[in-house]
Amino acid sequence: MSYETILLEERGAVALITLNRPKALNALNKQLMDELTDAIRRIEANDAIGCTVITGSEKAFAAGADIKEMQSKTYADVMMEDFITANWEEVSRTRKPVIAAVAGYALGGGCELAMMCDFILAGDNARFGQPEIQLGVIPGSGGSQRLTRFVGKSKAMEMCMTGRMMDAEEAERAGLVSRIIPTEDLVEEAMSVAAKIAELSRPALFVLKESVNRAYEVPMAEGIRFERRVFHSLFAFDDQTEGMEAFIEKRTPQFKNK
Ligand code: DAK
Repeated sequence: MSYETILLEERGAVALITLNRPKALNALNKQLMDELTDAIRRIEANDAIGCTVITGSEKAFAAGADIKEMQSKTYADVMMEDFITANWEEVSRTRKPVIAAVAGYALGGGCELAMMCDFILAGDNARFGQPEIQLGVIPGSGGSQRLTRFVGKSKAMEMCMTGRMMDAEEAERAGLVSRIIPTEDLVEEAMSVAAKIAELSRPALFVLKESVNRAYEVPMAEGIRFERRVFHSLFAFDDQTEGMEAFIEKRTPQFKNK
């Protein structure tokens, strides 16, 4: 599949996906989500890639699902074509780490897409919001659930009930983003973080990701039991021996993902 609404670039062991519908502020239409899904699957199948960065432009990560595409749909349409759901979940399914590098607007589905990534690095001009209520609908791709887990009920309820946007500093205070970076340096910094992650043991990263995500899904005691089991399982990999030997020998580990 060739892409028209995203750019996919490989830099060493890192894939950079740039959402690229500048005239519509990267509004997420079917074509873009199909292309993004295809790109994520290609990256997942490509052994040379260890980490992905998803970004937009300096003005918009993504201003939401494409309202012009959605506007005329009926209930029967959205239900029968499994509207959006069919091609929206891939980012939350991939086992490889994904970083969202968010500058400008991340609204509605754009905010939801960023929250599906493993963590969010925000440009200092980033603005997050779930404005769907202003369109007579509600978040449809996990926003009411993920935002509430990130920032708590009161702030999530206020954001979703009013459609108010949160700036980068508020998002960092609230725990929505891991840190703020000057917008002009955002992508390079995200790529450099991703390059470091891509050098690490992939099996360890896979189970790490599963383990942290489990914290959102199961009670604490269950999550800790899960973590213990997958922690033990990593001792079946050569990477564990290599990582610990390298520390003792004061050298950089050479992980083989085995
Ligand atoms: N859809 C389509 N076009 C959009 C758009 C969007 N979400 N956002 C912006 N655009 C287009 C504008 O129409 C305009 O196009 P032209 O008029 O030039 O043709 C162009 O991008 C530039 O936008 P503005 O002229 O409005 O630019 P401003 O700088 O003045 O304002 C803004 C920027 C981001 C504040 C404003 O564009 C805005 O409020 N945009 C809409 C934000 C919004 O409401 N987003 C939520 C969309 S609803 C689901 C999963 C997900 C969803 C639903 C279901 N399932 C799994 C079932 C998600 C729903 C949503 O995201």
